[in-house]
Formats: sequence, structure tokens, C-alpha cells
Amino acid sequence: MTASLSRRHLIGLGLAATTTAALAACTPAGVTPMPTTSAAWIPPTDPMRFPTGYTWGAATSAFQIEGSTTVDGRGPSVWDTFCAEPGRVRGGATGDPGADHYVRWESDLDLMAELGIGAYRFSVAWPRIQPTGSGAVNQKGIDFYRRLVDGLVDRGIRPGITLFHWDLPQALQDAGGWPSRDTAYRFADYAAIMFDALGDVAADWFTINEPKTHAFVGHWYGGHAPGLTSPDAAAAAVHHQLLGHGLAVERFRASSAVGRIGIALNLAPIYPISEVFADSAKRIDGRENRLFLDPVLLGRYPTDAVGNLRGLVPANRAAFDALVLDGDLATISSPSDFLAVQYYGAEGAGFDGASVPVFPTSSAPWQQVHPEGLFDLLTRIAADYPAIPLVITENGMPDPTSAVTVDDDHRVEFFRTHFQQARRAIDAGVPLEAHYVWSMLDNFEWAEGYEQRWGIVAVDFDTQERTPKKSFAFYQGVIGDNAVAPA
Ligand code: IFM
Repeated sequence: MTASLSRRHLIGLGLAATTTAALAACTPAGVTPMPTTSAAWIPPTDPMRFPTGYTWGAATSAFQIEGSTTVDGRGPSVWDTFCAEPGRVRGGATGDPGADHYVRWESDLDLMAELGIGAYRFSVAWPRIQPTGSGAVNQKGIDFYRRLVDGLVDRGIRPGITLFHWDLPQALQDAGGWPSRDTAYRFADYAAIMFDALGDVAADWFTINEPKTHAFVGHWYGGHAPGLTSPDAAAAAVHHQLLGHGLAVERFRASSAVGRIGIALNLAPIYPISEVFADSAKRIDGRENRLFLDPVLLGRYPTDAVGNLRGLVPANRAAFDALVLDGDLATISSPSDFLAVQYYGAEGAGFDGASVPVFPTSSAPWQQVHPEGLFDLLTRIAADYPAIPLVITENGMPDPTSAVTVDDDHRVEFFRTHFQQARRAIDAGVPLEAHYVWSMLDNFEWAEGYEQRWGIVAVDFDTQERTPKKSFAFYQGVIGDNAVAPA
């Protein structure tokens, strides 16, 4: 623990000892977080009960758990290509075996039933449905997701179906990928295929998962597939993913699908490390949050998210504006049924648009853990945007070790403190309806390969044995009581 991030401060943040110990090794030195309005919040001594009908869920994604990347007609995705390039993914890992869920899906659903979740969010692998991203449908791909959805319904679990969680068919990447406008139309066609195939089921549909991470990390920083390093490509990927979202919402409304639809955005509160950096924080907020929230919920792009100033997406603003054709923003802001929020932590803002670490990090160095940030984020969305139901579709942290372990007290405290902040937000009037933990299973964590374990169920990737962790039992208790008890 560093001097500046004192234990007292962390207790004030609602982080218990186990979590702080797990985080201490990674905490940056020499920064003093600016107190937030909510930093002094003390949890009540009684359990915090959730409203009747509140949905507890767990989430995964196709490429991270399915494995079986070459069976039943699945085509290659950008992630298969990326994994095959030396040095891209830790340990040279690939999507195989994943958690072998394509084979073990039925026993995995049994584990979900045992856990007691009301909803399970998974993603459809587009390359299983259209191996080259357009044209003929691969029926075996449809059949797999039909079995999955029926298996969930049989167990009383509502399906949450994500249409795009980063595994773009490689053929579409070869044709330009998300920087090309055409991909948005191909996405809408694929979405319509899925609405026809599974639209009879009462489900929540999520169009695009974290367009920010896919655009920035995949097209600007080069750390994810497709591995580009062009801010202009990233900015174009932002617009075309959002356009794809809007087109898919329109196709959903035109279909006979029952259920609801929305987009899943990863968002983060930005705290200036001193009041003099308020402008810096606003810039970073533009890049991290408003670039996605404003077009979807307000039908316009912020003017301060893309451009030359440090802290913005450093892309050519005029070129970005030229991508936005008449009618695009009306499409992107077609009314959704909910906004899905994915919350992992907060960010600090320093001098001149610089992102600085201010909260303790987990073993994922980008993750600054700050439970109160969830309250700040949810109340801010409710205050700044038109009323819309909110669902938290990802929230979690990795184990501090890459070994198989079930002793994840740090994760128990992470969930406890974040559930408390979610309940607190409901008390403050936020229309929050659901909380999904990330992740149901240990899985393939993108460029980290199998090194970071995010599951509430441990997976031994050699034997594929599943073992519920302590956090599984904790979550089972929360779900059973519909309440989170103090530590
Ligand atoms: O594993 C990822 C997931 O695919 C998207 N959201 C963040 C998670 C943890 O990094």
C-alpha cells in the first residue's frame, strides 16, 4: 500500500481488507486522489435489499469460452488471425480450447441454474452464422444458439444475446472492417438473420459490446484484433459500429422479435486529480463516455471528443465529421429499450488531458477499482440523459494469480461493494434493473490469453474441469436473498 493511497482512504472507498491486499502490489505511487462527493459513503449495517424483480445475471462471450473454432462450418474471425500472429497474445494462446463451452454448454447451463441467475448474457459468433460475414447462413451455427437459448428457457433463465463481441468475420476485415461503412450494413443483415432465428424467445438483445474498446484497442493502440494503429481508423470504427447498432435496432423493430434491445457501453467516471484539471477531465470524459452516450441517447456527437488536443481521439476531426451522413444520427439514436452499462472502474485526469492512475489497480493494470464510481456513473447518466432503463451487463475483476484457484475473497469484496453502490444508486432514483457479473467462467482474456482469470467458476484449461469459486457461493447467497449483506 502506498502512502498516498492510505488504508483509511480505501476503507472510505468501501474496499475491504482482502481486496486492498490483492490490489496493493499494483497501486501507483505518488498520486493523491481528489476526494469525490461519494468517497465518504458508509454502507448500512443491515443487508441492502433489492427491488422485487431485480435481475441477477452472469455474462460471457463466444470467442472467450466456446473453443471449437474450426468445427461445424465456422469461418475465421479477426481474433483467429490475430492469435496466429507471433507476439500478439500472451503465451501464443488462441481461442482453442477456450472453456470448451461449444461442447460443454449443457453442463455449463446446469451450473447457471445451480447459481440461481435469472439471466445469462452470451454472444453469438458471427462467423458461425455467416462464415464470410455475408451471404448464406450456416444452419449448424444457428442450431447451436437455438439449443443454447432453449436450454436457458428450460431452466428459467432469460437469454441475453450479444450480436457482436469483437469476433468480426475475417472476410469482412479483408474488405475494410469497421473503418468501412459497408460493415455496418453487413452487421444489420446478420442481426436480422438472428432476429428471425431466435426472435420468438423473450430475450434481451445487445447489439455491440464495448464499441470503445474494439475501436480504440483494436484500431488505435493495436493491442487487440485487428491490430491497427491508426486513430483515424479508430474514429471511423466508432461511427460505423454505432451506425451498425442503430441499423440493427431498426431491423429489430421491423422484425417480429419479442424482447428488448440496446447497446452495451463500457463507461468510466473521470476524476481530476486536482480541481485545476477539471478541463482535462472533461476532455477525457468526452473520449471515454460522451463519444458513445451522446449519439445513442441524444442523437449528436460531442464537439470535444475527437481532434488534436491531448486527451481526445487524435483523429482528423473534419474526416470524422465527413463520415457522418444525413440520417446517421437519427438511426444511431433510434429508441433503445435500455442502456447496458459495463463498469470496471474509474480514471484520473491530470495535466493537459493526461489520464493518470488514482485508484488501486487489479492484476489487469488498466482497471482502477473504485466502487463509488459505479454510483457516480449511474447517477450521472440518469441526470444527464433522457430517462432510460439501465442494466449493468459486466462488472468484475481478475484473480491476482493465473493459477487455478477458488479462493477469491478479493472478488467477493469487489462484488459486495459494487452491489452496494448499485443499490445505493437505485435509492437515489436510478432506474437500474439488472446486474450481470463478469464472468461466469474463467476464459480467454484477449491479448492476455489465459493468464487473467475473471470467472466465478474456475476452469482448468488442461482438463476443462469446472470448480465454483468462493464468489460463486457468495453470489448464490445474494441472489437467494435478493440482498447484499455488509462485510
Ligand atoms: O473480458 C472482457 C470482455 O470481453 C469485455 N469487457 C471487459 C472484460 C474484462 O477485460
